[in-house]
Amino acid sequence: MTKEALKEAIIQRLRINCGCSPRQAGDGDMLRACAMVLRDCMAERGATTREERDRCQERQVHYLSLEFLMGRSLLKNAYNLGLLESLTQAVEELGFKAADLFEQEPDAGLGNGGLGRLAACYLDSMTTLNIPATGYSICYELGIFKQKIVEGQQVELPDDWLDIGGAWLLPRPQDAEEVHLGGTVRTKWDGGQLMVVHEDYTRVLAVPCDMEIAGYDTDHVNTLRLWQARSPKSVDMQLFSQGQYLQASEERTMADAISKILYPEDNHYEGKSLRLKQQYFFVSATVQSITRKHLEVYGTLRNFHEKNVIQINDTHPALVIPELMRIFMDDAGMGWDEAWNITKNSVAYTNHTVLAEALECWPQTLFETLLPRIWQVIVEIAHRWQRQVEEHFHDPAKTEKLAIVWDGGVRMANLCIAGGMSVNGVSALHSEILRRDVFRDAYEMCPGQFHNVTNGVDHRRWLSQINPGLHSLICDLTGDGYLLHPEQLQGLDAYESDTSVLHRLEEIKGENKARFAHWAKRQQGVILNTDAVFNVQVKRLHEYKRQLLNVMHILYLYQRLQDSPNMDLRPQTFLFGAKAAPGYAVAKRIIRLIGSLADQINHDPLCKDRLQVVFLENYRVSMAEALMPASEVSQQISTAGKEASGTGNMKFMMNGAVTVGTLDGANVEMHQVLGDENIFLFGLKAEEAAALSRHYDPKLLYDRDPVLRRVLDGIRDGFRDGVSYEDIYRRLLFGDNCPADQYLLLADFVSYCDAGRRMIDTYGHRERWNQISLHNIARSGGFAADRAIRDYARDIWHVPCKE
Ligand code: DL6
Repeated sequence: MTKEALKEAIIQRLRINCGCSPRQAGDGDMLRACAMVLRDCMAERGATTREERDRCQERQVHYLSLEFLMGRSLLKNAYNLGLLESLTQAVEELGFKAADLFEQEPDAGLGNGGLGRLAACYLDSMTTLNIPATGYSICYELGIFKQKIVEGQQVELPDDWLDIGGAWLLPRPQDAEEVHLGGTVRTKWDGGQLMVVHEDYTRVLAVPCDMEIAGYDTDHVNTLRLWQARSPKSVDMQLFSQGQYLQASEERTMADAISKILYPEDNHYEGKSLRLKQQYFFVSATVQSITRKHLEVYGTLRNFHEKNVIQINDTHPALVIPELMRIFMDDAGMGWDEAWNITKNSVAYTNHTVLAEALECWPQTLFETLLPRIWQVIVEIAHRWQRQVEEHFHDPAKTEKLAIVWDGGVRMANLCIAGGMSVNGVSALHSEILRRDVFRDAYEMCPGQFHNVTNGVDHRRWLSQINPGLHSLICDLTGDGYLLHPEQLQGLDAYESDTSVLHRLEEIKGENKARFAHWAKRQQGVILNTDAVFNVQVKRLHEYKRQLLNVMHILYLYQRLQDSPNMDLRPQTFLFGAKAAPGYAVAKRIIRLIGSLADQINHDPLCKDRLQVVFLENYRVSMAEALMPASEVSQQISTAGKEASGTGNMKFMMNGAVTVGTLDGANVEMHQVLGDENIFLFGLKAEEAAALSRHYDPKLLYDRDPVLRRVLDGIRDGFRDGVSYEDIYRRLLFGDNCPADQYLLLADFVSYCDAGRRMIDTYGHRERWNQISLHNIARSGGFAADRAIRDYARDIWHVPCKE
């Protein structure tokens, strides 16, 4: 499409859909019009892709995830479609400042963090690699909340992304599916056959809204299908006329609630019930849609597993297993064994966490009332699985551990292991922990089912698109082949002694820092010291991610400065960004603590131009895009064994930031390619951390180490704003309905401070630092999503993909 054709199409969309001319249009109108033009362009290609797929009867991937953290789409789609330059010109010629306009696009925040962003990166790669694939999720009306910090504390505001973001969606009411909740189940004889009858259920309509996904350098287009929940019933006019307005639309309100909001809190009963409704709604609509399409093409479901693979992103979509069984048996009339064989060979499960509190275990009673037919199927799966386990181990303890239904709870991970063909972890260490520990017995029973696929990120978005300076340096040195073959980044290693290249790298970082400082000033009114090292920790706030350890180290530096005001201290700006789950009180307290510390340090003249602490409000994909290219130090400091992989670590690495980290998640593999000299490791290793946890007494460390003690006392006493953090101090030393310092901050403190010292000393040797930065970029190709998707395609999905 030429610039002129784009202009023409945009003007038309403005007139037809927004009722305005370019001169009358506001930013929102312009964004909607641009989105629609690109959407139409992708829809056309999508139709061809689907025709081709059905004609060739290719095996398809269905990627099910309750979260797709897409972020912004305009730049990305324009980039992938090869239209970025012409779109920019078209927009400018229509009287808009393109860069400012692109900044106005709201993030599609249909996810919480790593798991959802990973799904988004994988869609890009699957499409770029020409894999016939569809993503499925819920079209949440409200995405991840917007975070505001009010008087130091997190406040959550609704994220109404659809107003503009909806322009990317193509509603397809003709493809709606009906989902049944509640009711009762009975059997009846029909023509000599025993039939299952599900009745008195509540009907919910699932209406797909499709978001087309363009790949890079390909005409292939895939789809992200987002389900919207609607009641098929209209308002009850009789109740309405009797003045019972709320009751008149009760059922509609209930149905609407299902797709209203991304993951409600799951620690209270009503919340849990709504979450399970979301999961089943999503799964049932998706499975019905997949099987219906399959029947249209093949006329039978008997070859379903040969033509489809369903990848489930953690256990949230685990109900695909009983739902497939239900459809194969109740609708297609198959017997159990045939249905099971097809189901088992269609579903693959990715585990994303080893944290016990995150492993889903639903109350059986909820299944009985909400999903009575699914519950029957699960009970049968559980019985058969239990027999298999008993025959294998003859050990009641293992029977209990591997049970799907136990003690009134339904364990979704065990259901996935029993009902799927593959289980994979998301980094080498994580997969090893699954095999050795979390799923040890299952691994012993079926070792061939276990795989590792280390995560990867969309390097076209997270490097080329967000860091044009670095992209053009890479192209100058090694060409643009890395865009499709990220392993070619390795070619940069050859320039490790080229001072002009190293100098240019430093300049690019400086420019990116200045750009980010400008952005932060505009967004938050904060003035960043660009002469200081940008030392960054951005991710969800969780105790295991140890933002608190970072705080302890900063406080330690501050206390040293107070002792020796004239000490030589290289300036550092510590940047934090993190959302806490609304119901996670400790996480919210840690955010407040960061704010109090920032207030103290930023107001102390002693720290001027030396130490700065900034909490960046409302961390999100688009903020990460501005921040990663400007970051110099990446904090990846989780307790070893707890972070499944991490993906932020990879994005920082690609942008030349140097990691201070533990040997956790994918940091282990980063260390393998970087060597000791290009990463600052510290702390206990996973097995050491696990061993220490068995007899850990943080109070001993506190009593023994005066430096550590002073830091913790400092937290307890609080700062100039007068807020006390004795609760955090006590949690670390004595616990609070949890073991004291369960994430081993005190145990790793000395080693962490030492890594900080080594890092900052090295930073002073500019050439050496730039070399390290270059090596990080050069060796990041293995952490591209393209590599990960090739692994899935080869080891799990058995589908061909572009070389
Ligand atoms: O695999 C994506 C991402 C990992 O990089 C993180 O290490 C991990 O914490 C995250 N896991 C979750 C767990 N949610 N659930 N279930 O988000 O996955």
